[in-house]
Amino acid sequence: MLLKHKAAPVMLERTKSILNIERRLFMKQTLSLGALSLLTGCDFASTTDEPNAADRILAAMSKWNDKAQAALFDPTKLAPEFTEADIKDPFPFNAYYGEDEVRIVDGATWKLELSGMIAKKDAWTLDQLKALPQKNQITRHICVEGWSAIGKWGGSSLGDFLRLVGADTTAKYVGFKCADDYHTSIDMATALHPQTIIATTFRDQPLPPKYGFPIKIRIPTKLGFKNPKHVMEMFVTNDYPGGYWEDQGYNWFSGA
Ligand SMILES: Nc1nc2c(c(=O)[nH]1)N[C@H]1C(S)=C(S)[C@@H](COP(=O)(O)O)O[C@H]1N2
Ligand SMILES: [Mo]
Repeated sequence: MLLKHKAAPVMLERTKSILNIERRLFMKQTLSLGALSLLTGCDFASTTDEPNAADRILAAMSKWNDKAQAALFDPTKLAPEFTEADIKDPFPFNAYYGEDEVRIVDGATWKLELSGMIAKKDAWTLDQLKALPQKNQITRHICVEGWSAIGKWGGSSLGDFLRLVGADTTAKYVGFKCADDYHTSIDMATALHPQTIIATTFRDQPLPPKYGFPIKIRIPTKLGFKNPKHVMEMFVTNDYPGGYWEDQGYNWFSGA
């Protein structure tokens, strides 16, 4: 259930922003607000009177959108790439806390844990990950909070990594658990997308703590919140894993 704990005005704000995201992501194929009100009998301008009804409708819309978006997702279509001159400097920091609380992970002892539907579950050190074939991308990161910025990330292909460790690539989800208790999950098609990488560098330097040291999963076909930083564990599953923002009502697929 969406946002039950939120006070009414906050709820309305969130409802508006969720509807905006839904609209933007679903490329105008969703119903207009007016049509939705007619269909559902729910007046979105006064959802504060009936927050639970609005919650239910939004949750249903969001689930329906997940399916539609997954069906529309083209596993070979690439996100636009840019040039060095386009990189935003300084690149914005964002997390569910402030920059003074950035988690400091010890790269020397850190290992990426693997679990779920993966044959070879041995944990991976940072050096092992860096020894895999590396590639760079200059892509746009889009945050639901209303900003976007072009950055440069380098690392190894997540799809190649999943195949290497014997992940069941017919499974539905790849989930990520982070050092700061953040978590998120993506559809397998996006995990196997050629631009989805296990990023260990930002602008050709080791990933700085604020951008997710030791690794960030960089997914240019998805919104910023689906790009987990400080990843500690990766798992493959058929059970819907949700995520930090997803569990609070953000559309799960959130990609194109
Ligand atoms: N571990 C972790 N990953 C996270 C977040 C977070 O709070 N914790 N925030 C997400 C959000 S909402 C955004 S916009 C991006 C911000 O990444 P940046 O600091 O590199 O700009 O990280 C995403 N990944
Ligand atoms: Mo974000």
